[in-house]
Amino acid sequence: MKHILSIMAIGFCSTVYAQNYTTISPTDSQQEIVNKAAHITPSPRQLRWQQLEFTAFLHFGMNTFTNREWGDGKEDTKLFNPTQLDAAQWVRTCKQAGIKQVIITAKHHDGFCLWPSKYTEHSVKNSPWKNGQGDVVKEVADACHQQGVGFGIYLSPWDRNNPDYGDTEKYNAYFMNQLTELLSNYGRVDEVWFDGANGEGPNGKKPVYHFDAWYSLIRKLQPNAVIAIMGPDVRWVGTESGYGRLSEWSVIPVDQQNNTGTEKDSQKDIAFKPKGDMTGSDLGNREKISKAKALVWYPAETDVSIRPGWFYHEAEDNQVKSPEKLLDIYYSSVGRNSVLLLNIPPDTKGLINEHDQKNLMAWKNIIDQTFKTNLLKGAKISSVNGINTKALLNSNLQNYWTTKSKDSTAVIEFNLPKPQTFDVLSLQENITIGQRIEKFNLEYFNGTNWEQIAEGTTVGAKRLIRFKPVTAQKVRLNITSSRLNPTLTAVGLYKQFTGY
Ligand code: FUL
Repeated sequence: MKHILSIMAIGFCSTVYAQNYTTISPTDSQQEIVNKAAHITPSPRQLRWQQLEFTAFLHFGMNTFTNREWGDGKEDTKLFNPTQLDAAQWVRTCKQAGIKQVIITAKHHDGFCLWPSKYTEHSVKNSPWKNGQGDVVKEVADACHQQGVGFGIYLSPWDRNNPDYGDTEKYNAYFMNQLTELLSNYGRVDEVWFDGANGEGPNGKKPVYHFDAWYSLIRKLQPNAVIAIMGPDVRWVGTESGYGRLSEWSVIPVDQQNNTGTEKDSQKDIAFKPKGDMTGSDLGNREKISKAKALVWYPAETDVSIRPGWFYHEAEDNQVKSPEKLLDIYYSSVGRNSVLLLNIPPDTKGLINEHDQKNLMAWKNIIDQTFKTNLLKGAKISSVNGINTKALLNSNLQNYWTTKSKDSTAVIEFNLPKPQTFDVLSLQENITIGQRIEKFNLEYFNGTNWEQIAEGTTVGAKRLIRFKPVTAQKVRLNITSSRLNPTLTAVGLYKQFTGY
C-alpha cells in the first residue's frame, strides 16, 4: 500500500490530476462512495488516450531475425539486418487502418536496443543494418510525427542481456539512462509501456524496479505521455485475447493498481484465451468500490496480436487474424470501454507484411461501411426529464444530453423518419465529467408492444452491442441505473456491413 500511495503521489496530487483520484473515509456512507466514484474524471492525458480508441504495437527486434518470441540476450547483433526497413510504411499502414498511435518495442526482454544507446553495445549500432548507423526508434518517431500519428515506446524492464540485471542500484541507473535517451531525443512521446513480464523463475535475478523514479522522469521529460501498464495511467485489461469485460469501469479501487498483481498474472502464455463468459467480471461495481480505501480513474487497454505470436514468424503468415475475427475483437474492446492495442509485427524485410495489410484493410472497410450512417439521423427525440436531446446525434464530446434535477434514470424515445433495419447500438458517455451509467436496455415498438432488443451495464467512452437485425420506426433507450445524472454524448443505431 505504501508503494501504491507513493505512485499516487506522483501521478495524482497536483491540481491537474486531483479529480482522477479520491480517498474513501471509513465514515462515508454507501451513497457517498457512489457519489465520489461518479465525480472522478480522467486526467487530460488519459482523456486524450481514451479518445484514440484504436492504437498499435509494433513488435520488432532481434526476435524477428531469430524467429523467437523471447530472446535470451546472447544473440549476435550481426543477426539484425532488415533489408528494406521502411518505418513510414508501418505508420502509413497503421494510419490507413484507423490507428491513431503506435508503440515501438525499443527494447524487448533480450535487451537488444533498436536505437544506438550510449549505455550498451547490444544495439543496432553493432548490426550490419545501415552499417551500424541506423536508428529504428528515430525512424518510427519521425514517421509518426510527420504523419500525425501518436508515438509510444515499449521499454522492457526485464533485460536478459544487461550484466547488471539483478543489481538493483546499477540496473535502475542503466534503465533511467535509457529512458532519458528515449524521452529526450525523439520529440514528443505519447505513451510509455512497461511490461509486467519476468520469466526469471523462482531462483532468477530480480532487481527491485524503482518505478517511482521512472514515473517522475517521464512526467518531467514527457508530461503528456500516459504510462501503461505497469504504471499509473493505463490498466492492462487482464487478458491478451482481445476480449474485454462486459462491465468495464474506468473508476476502480486503487488497490487494483498494484503492479505485483499485473506481474503475476500477465504474459504467461501467448495463446491465452478468455476465461469463458466474462459477464461476471467487474472491477468497479458498487460492491467493489464499497470496500475501497481510495478510488482512481484507471482505464483499460486491451492488447492482442494480429498473429499468434507478438513477433513476426513466416510460418504464421497464414494465421493472421481474419477481418471477421478482428471485427469481433473491435466490438469486444473498443466497444467495451477500452482502448484496443493491436500488435502488427513488421517482418524480416522490415515491412508490415502483405498478409497483415490485407486483413487490416478489409477490417477497416467493414468498420467504415458499418458506421457510415447513423440510422437515428433525422429522428424525433423525446426524453421527458432530459436536457439537450439534440446533442445525442452530434459527435461533439463536450456537448451532451443529461437529466434534470437529480434523476438517475431516464427514457429516451426515438421516432425515426421511416422504418429502418439495424443490428448495432452505439452509446458514448461524456467521460470528461465521469463514468456514471450502470444499467440500460434498448427496446423497439413492434406495433403493439415494446420489445427488448439489447441490454447492458457500463457504457463509458464507448459501448457497442450487436444483436439480430430488427426493423422498426420507434425505439427507446431506458437508462435504469446510474451513479449520478446519466450523460450521453452520442447514440447510434447501425446496420452491420456484410458485403465482404
Ligand atoms: C509480454 C511479453 O512477454 C510479450 O513478448 C509481449 O511483448 C507482450 C505485449 O507483453 O509481457
